Amino acid sequence: MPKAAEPAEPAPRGQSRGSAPEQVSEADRRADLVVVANRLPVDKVMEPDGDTEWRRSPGGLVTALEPVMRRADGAWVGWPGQPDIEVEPFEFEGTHLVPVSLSADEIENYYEGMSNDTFWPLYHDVISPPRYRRVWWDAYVRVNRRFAEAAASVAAEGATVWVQDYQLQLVPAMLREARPDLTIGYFHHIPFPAYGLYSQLPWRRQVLEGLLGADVIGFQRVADAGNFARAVRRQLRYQTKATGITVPQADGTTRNALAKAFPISIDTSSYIELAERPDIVARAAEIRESLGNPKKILLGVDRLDYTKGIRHRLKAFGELLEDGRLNVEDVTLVQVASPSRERVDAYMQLRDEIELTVGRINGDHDTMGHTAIRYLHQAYPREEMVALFRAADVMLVTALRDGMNLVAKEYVATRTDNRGVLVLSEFAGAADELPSAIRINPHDIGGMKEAIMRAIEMPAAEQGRRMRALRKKVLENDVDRWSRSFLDALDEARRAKKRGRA
Ligand code: GDG
Repeated sequence: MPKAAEPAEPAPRGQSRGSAPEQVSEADRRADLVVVANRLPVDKVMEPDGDTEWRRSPGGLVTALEPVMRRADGAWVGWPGQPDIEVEPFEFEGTHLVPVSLSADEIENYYEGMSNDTFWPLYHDVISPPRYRRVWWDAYVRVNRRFAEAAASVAAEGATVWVQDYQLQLVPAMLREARPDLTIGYFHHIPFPAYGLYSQLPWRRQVLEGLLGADVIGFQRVADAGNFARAVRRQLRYQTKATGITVPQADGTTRNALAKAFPISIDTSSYIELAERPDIVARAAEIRESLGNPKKILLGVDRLDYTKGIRHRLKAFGELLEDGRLNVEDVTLVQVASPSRERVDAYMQLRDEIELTVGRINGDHDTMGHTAIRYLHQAYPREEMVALFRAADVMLVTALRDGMNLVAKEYVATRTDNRGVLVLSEFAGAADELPSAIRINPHDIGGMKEAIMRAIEMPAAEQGRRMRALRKKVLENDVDRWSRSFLDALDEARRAKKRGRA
């Protein structure tokens, strides 16, 4: 079980590489597969009796990697989720967890600052203005180095290391420098912007060089991989050909990196299982009932984030009520906006704007028995989300920019009845795989209003036709297939490296 570590710094574990297994203590274990992510796949929770324990965090990535990690006897490097705690490495459900400690100051600069107030808005097409602050960058470099060191010390000779997401873009190169024997992958969960925007970044070269430390660099969309390759050509003058990038080495030779789309997905079968559970089907009916049995329920489910297009969605819906084309007796919009990044200014502002808009629309249109928008600034258990998906006639995914958008896939997976309509922004990665949704440009409010009306009025036969096509895609490409295809690409890179050395 975990225990608080004292003194603060763990012993330098990298030095005992190669010692006989029986001499290796639990904390010194080496793994052939190492995942490096900002967060560990567990949360520390307080029990009613005041004791704390670790619980698996919900989420697709954790679910997807769990069987792989178990099979490979893998390790996971990440922040335990609370500032200034030192935790020794520990075993959790078949995975060796290696906590990386972050101070409150580092969380402010590396995480809330550089990750969420610089990279996040820049990579989402500057929907909100990115802030470029040198103290944030310095913390980002320092923390990335700490993650790289932790990964280097837990990886066995010749191991595979898979780095996750934009908080850790420098880790691949740092890791390669320390451990050239490793095969390194990196997956970018959010968009990679066009060069004209990317080039704003004061550290644009360092970030590209950091990412190119990986053998395989995965993106959500073909367009993201293309934007990355273009940035590499323009900024570093390296040669690229289709998905291959020729990376010059310090010794004058070159090596190949692969930059390619691996669209992420969901744990489809677990969503289907929940969707068919009698208590969840009953809960869906209860939700309808408690909303006053409207003819149509529209649903939005998002982290409260400016990339998700919640304001645009509210505007379109509010105008439809204003125009008299919809009426609150017949139609209700349920908007779940789960709390997110509440200490970042742009998110506080967004929350105020959305809540003002919801209040105005409801104030203008509610009746005693019916509400226009049931707004829920709360996080719910997955069971409740699935019941909501089952209750919703129309799912609105109106992101202004989104790497993939798993909510769109979750909605489709839970519609085992082949009913319901997905309205999907073309700026979400999911649009590439789900052409049978009603596609929208969320900036075009008029177009979005027409799409909402079309979804509300769609005959059952057309709903069924479209939903069957959508479900086929989501059933074919689940998150297990995603992780397998990425790890296969890494395996291929490892074999190519071996052939190169032979
Ligand atoms: C990033 C990229 C990419 C939301 N509220 C509740 C809740 N959720 C769940 C959803 C979904 C997940 O959170 C959100 O995933 P998304 O993909 O929609 O969006 P991001 O959080 O922005 O994720 C995104 C993703 O990484 C994976 O690569 O698709 O583009 O931005 O699973 O259902 N779950 C529960 N209660 C809530 O209140 N249980």
